Amino acid sequence: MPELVRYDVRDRVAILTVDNPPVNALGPGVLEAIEAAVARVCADPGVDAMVLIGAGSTFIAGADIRIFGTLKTREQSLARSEGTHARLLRIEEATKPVVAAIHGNALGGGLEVAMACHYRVIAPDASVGQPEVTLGIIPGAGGTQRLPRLCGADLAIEMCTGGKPVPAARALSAGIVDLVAGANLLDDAVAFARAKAAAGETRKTRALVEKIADRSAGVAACAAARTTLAKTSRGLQAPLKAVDAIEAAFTLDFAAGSARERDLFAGCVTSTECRALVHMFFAEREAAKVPDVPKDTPVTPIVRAAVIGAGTMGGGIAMAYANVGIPVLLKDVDDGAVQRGLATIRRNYESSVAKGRMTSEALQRTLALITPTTTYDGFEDVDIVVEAAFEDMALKRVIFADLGRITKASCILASNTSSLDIDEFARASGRPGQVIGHHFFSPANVMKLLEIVRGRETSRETIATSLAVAKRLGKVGVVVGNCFAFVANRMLAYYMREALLLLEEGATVPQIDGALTAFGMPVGPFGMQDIAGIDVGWRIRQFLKSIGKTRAEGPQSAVPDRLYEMGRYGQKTGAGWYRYEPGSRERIHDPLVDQIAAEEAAKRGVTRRQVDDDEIVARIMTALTNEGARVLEEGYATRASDIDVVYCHGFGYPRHVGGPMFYADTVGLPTVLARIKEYRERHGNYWKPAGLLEKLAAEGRGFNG
Ligand code: 3H9
Repeated sequence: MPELVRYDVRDRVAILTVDNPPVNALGPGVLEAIEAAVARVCADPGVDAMVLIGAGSTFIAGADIRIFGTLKTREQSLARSEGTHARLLRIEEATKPVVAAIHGNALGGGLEVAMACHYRVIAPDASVGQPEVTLGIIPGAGGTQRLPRLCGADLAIEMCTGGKPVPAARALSAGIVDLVAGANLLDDAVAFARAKAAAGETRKTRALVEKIADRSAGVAACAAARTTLAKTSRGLQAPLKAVDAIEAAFTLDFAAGSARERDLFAGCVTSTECRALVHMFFAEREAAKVPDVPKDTPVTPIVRAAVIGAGTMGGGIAMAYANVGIPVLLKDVDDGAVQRGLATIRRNYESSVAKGRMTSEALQRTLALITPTTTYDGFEDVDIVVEAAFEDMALKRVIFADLGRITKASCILASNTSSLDIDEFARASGRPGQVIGHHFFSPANVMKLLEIVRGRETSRETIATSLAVAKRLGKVGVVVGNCFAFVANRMLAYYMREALLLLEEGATVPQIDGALTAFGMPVGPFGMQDIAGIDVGWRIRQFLKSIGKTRAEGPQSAVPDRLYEMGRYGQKTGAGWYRYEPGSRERIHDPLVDQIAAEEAAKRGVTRRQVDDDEIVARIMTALTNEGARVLEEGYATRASDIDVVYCHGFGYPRHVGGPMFYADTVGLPTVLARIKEYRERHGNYWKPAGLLEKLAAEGRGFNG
């Protein structure tokens, strides 16, 4: 067994190297080994000071997240947190200077360990953070007490409620670290430690008072944070608990504040919010693992790219490439189309500049990476082409035949199709091994999901390269099978179907949207359609009709077609599912839509009634889960958690609920199944339980084990 903490001595300074790959998480024995090494230094007459550093790519990235699943009760959590607090106190009590040398990231428990050290030296490109809220918890090893003592209330609140890491320079100016190192972190940290030993200085963070001296200002900052979070936290509990804990740093002494933190931590770690967010953390990383694509599968380096189609999707995809510094050719049929696309891209970047999210120089640099073209010149040099032309199979066959001829043999040929059969145009390319779906979500430069659709003959190298491309573009790539509408839109169709049927039964548009936003969706189904365009949905339905398909099985509501026929396309026409005043995006309930829904309900013989919010959420979520179960049993998703990742990142499903499949597990599959049976009785045979759902419910299992 390799040592968890190595002990070396250089010129009377001990170097304690935490070596627990891949990210030096505080797994079993790590903190114990650090404590033991610190004690050894204190007892070693040949050593005057010590530097704590991480092996590999980072300092300590926090507690081992897998441990949280083992903390089933409040008592277990309290005991664990008490043990950690005590160890950190003993490290802080060291009689010789302890200097943390931070490279990569010091996150969560990693930063808490660093703050228990007497001083911190950081590499210029490293960062520090308390990301616990992203896992549904608060810092549980003294972070809420030591951090305000170093940097004051405002930044401590920002870090502990937002979870975003802070870069080295800001950490220095805020007082979290003591020195930003030059080219050699370890050398600088050793020199720093030696100087402190020579001066006979050790500084305990918990004894600092200056930044917490103004108690009423600290309490006021916490009150202000609560007000903001009430509007922004979308039902999350952990950020509010983090504020409660930070407040204790201003109202109680260190020991009592720490006890308060432990108590709040214990409440969080056993919550469903924590279980769901931890599930999503691992789900996002599991999604990158495809069983028949080994880790060492060769990946094609992507140096240059091309996009075909300069419309909304093509433009967004070109931006996604340019944003990470990859030069991209943007092709459309004529100069007018390309220039229109380019103008939209420029407008988007200008709006980022206006909002302060981008500098003018970055705009020029990024825009210069996008080269408009109306020909295939230059395509022979690109490593990947993403086709984002119209959804027309004949057109795609021609494009892929051209690409097969023109591009180099190693070039990946991707399509952004959202509904066509990949295999069909893959054959036309003559190189089906390199053809794959890269289904982006609108706006493609913003939305995190990349649905990677493998065709029958797609090669492992093409899949591995696609996953690497997703990561490079800052997306979450999920590999799915080539079924109709793939996974995200196939499930969305059932979500929408149920919303429309509930509307006909008597719920209103604002009621349905309100029930789903209260559940945690960023926007309800109707608000979402008003943004995307009711005309877009109509065009898709026309296309599906032309190939003899419908989006979802079951009754098809005619209400969206009625709105389309009235020219109500959504926000862009001032009316859709809602009414909008000129220049405003405020959604105003329009009783005319209720009237249309009532008329269509009458035509289908549906009796109108009062529908309550619980039924809205239960029906829509049940429809989603049942279709997810079918996707899974048909083998179009590798694992249930991939579906959770797809829905969270494609449509903003609340991560703190854990995705539709995880949510079903928390509801209990027997309950989900009973609901489907009840809906079948009440609404008709189109409610059919997926075989997998019946099987798992009978076995007392969940989708996630
Ligand atoms: C905490 O500290 C609570 C405390 O207050 C005290 C409690 C008493 N644990 O992301 P990557 C694995 S809460 C276990 O692909 P990157 C990850 O699953 C914690 N495993 O790499 C993956 O495994 P695999 C607060 C972890 O370079 C591999 O490492 N800390 C942990 O893109 C590589 O990960 C956090 O929330 C962990 N803590 O990004 C930090 N971290 O290869 C969470 C990673 O088998 N971690 N793994 O799929 C991160 O943000 C990123 O992993 C990091 C590296 C930025 C470090």
